Amino acid sequence: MADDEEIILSELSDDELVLQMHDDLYDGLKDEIEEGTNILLGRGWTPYDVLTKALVAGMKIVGDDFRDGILFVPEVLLSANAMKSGMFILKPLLAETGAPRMGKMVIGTVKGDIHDIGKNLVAMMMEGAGFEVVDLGINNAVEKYLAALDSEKPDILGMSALLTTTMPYMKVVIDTLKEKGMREDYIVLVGGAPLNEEFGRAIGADAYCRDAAVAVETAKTLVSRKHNQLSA
Ligand code: B1M
Repeated sequence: MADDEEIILSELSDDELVLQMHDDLYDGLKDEIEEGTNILLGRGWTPYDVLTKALVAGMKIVGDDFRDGILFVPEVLLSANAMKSGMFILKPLLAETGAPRMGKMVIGTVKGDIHDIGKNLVAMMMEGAGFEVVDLGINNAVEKYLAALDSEKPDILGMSALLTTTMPYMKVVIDTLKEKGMREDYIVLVGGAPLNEEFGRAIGADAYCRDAAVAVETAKTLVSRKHNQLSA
């Protein structure tokens, strides 16, 4: 297709549209991402497939080029905003699964870290799986987590970190829970691109979650194990 030829998203096949959405996400085109999201939903795609195949896969390309110095912060911010506009459309649909109430989670990105796309995705998927989610947003100091645990009384504390410089803060939070004798009251799940299982174990989390789907499965398993222990 010639460069100056206008692309009509609705005229593209599913595969072409998904590739075009990857390009539009890369270029930070919010309106096009909203339109593409709505078109795929209108064609009967599940919200989960739109999320993973069109949005998350597109963000992966942005992430790789950011890492390689091809894209810079202002461009990535535009991509992130475009991604969020698609997620905004999907959020109520993912939460609408009618799944039975599974438990409650407080989640937030740790102090010093403003990355929230992955954390938002986890929150959306958890809601879709029947969990009540209290989202503390970004840049959370330990006091903020403690206050939320106290007021919300969740089953799970979830923490997200995307920077190698902020991931150690998760240990600060877990150590504080231990000092206060509260650690065993909560299932602590951690996630974020630079983490791994070994790190999760080393800081004393119950589990490291590679992605949002793993977070949901891990949460379900650990919450039902906890409830079984309590009722035994
Ligand atoms: Co940032 N950034 N960034 N950034 N950024 C990274 C993380 C980086 C890896 C890019 C790179 O390759 N260089 C790099 C970190 C390097 C490192 O520490 N080793 C980096 C850097 C360096 C920075 C700045 C320092 C850049 C600068 O200013 N020079 C700066 C830091 C700001 C700060 O936080 N203090 C910065 C800023 C930004 C933007 C603001 C531009 C923007 C964030 C916008 C926003 O979030 N609202 C941004 C973005 C978008 C990225 C990348 C490109 C994409 C992150 C993302 O949204 N991925 C990222 C590159 C990368 O990760 N490859 C990068 C998509 C998302 C769906 O995946 O977040 O991994 P992810 O979440 C997954 C899983 O990790 C997991 O499930 C999610 C869904 O499947 N998960 C959890 C995440 N949290 C979980 C919590 C759980 C469970 C699972 O709890 C139970």
